[in-house]
Amino acid sequence: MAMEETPLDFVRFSEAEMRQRAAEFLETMASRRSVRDFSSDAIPDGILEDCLAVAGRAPSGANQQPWHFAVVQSEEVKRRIRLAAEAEEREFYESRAPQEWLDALDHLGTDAGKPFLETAPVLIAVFQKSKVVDDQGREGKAYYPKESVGLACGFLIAALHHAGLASLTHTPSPMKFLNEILDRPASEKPFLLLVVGYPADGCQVPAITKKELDTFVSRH
Ligand code: IYR
Repeated sequence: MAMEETPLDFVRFSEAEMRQRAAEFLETMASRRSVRDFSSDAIPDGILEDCLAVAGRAPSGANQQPWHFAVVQSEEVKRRIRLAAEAEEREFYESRAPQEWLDALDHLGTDAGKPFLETAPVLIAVFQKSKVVDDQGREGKAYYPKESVGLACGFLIAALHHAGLASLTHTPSPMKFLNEILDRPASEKPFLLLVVGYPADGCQVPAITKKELDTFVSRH
């Protein structure tokens, strides 16, 4: 099918506006932290949908959008996910993880207990599709699915934070149990379990720092 074109809707800001917008977004994102102690307060209607719609605007290989977001709010389903995740995590902490990995996690204070999987009001299980269906209903291979889903998750995490919600990128490994509990096909691979809500009152986070710009940027 030949390419069809449409005019680009692009707003060019003044230099002063650009500086302000860039600095404001940095300030917003610089305050994002992964949270492991959640309040059970519900999220107001509509917020999650807008944030998920932001995720759906991420660029993707051949614009195939090879992702699926399963939004979990049912207490029963959250409980099943918690039990399955904790079983995997116990294996991880007690035998699967090499000492080097445990040492690298030490400063985060994590362990096999994942009460936030029940306390938080929302879990979003993100799946990476290996097969996609095009506009004509034809099934084909997804290109760069991992990169694409990673980009969509980045958009989602930024949107949630910008909207005033806390999140945790949780990856119990392996996450195959999510296919079964959430009834997703084998062609979809669990990519990330995002825990979403508000921090609990008095929530504490590890005292970590982010690297300075000149340590991860080179100029040529
Ligand atoms: N999935 C385990 C271990 C873990 C691994 C990494 I990499 C982290 O950044 C944090 C934790 C857990 O959630 O406890």
